[in-house]
Amino acid sequence: MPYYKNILIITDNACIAERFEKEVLSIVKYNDIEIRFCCSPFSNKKDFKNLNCDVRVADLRDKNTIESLILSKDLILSIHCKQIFPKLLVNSVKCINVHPGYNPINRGWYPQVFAIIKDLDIGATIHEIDEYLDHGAIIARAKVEKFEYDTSLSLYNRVVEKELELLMDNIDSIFNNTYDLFSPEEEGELNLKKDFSSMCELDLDEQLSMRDALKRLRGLSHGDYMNAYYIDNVGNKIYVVLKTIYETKG
Ligand code: 0FX
Repeated sequence: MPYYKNILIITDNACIAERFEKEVLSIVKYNDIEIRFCCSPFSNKKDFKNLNCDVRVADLRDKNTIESLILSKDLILSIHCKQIFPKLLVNSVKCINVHPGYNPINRGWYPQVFAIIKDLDIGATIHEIDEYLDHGAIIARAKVEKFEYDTSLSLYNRVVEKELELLMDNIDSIFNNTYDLFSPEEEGELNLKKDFSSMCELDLDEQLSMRDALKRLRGLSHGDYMNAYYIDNVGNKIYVVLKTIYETKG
């Protein structure tokens, strides 16, 4: 008999939600639990069409939604959910977050970007949610390797694999409430969306080493996303994407 019976998965990342459903939920053996999926109002429900279940929208700014979740759910698992969990919710229902960073070193927005630019360790964390961002007691965490050729995209892909691995290893203890907890060693490093945005504008007169310039560009290069840019002499933006190619010596 699992400890939790009414579980909500709240996510804004369709790719990870699909992999969670296929690779992680498929190893859960219980029949007597109800697992529902929700996304936030900022997501497009159609992005979740490949999930086997219906995905509803839950707006965590709405008081009625919060009251209804408190009454109907006993566990909420956040997997890349872009909404802030209100204090009332986290104090009333067990809420657990899967974070694409190694807490407390990479709390907040786009952890791998800051890990490359500021030369920080990186990994994935599953933690209980408290009222502060990516802050609660830790259930499981693991580091991933970071290489000098990594861009945001290659490092992010490695982190996502680690998140799914941690979920597979811990899903039983999470659903059964049998996991051990430990506190983060310190408050750590918290980066917000505005910190990311402010790094995207490149100042052509900034003096820095080539190593640091490359770190900045690698950290801001993520596939087709247009992140880093500078302004030309007529005021137009010129976007910069760095591509690295790794060749072994000899
Ligand atoms: O779902 P997610 O991978 O995760 C993000 C935050 O990184 C995470 O800290 C937070 N807990 C979660 C709720 O939201 O976000 P995404 O799919 O929007 O972006 C994935 C990566 O893509 C991101 O780490 C960096 C890159 N990216 C994304 C956007 C939208 C960019 O480089 N530029 C962008 O404009």
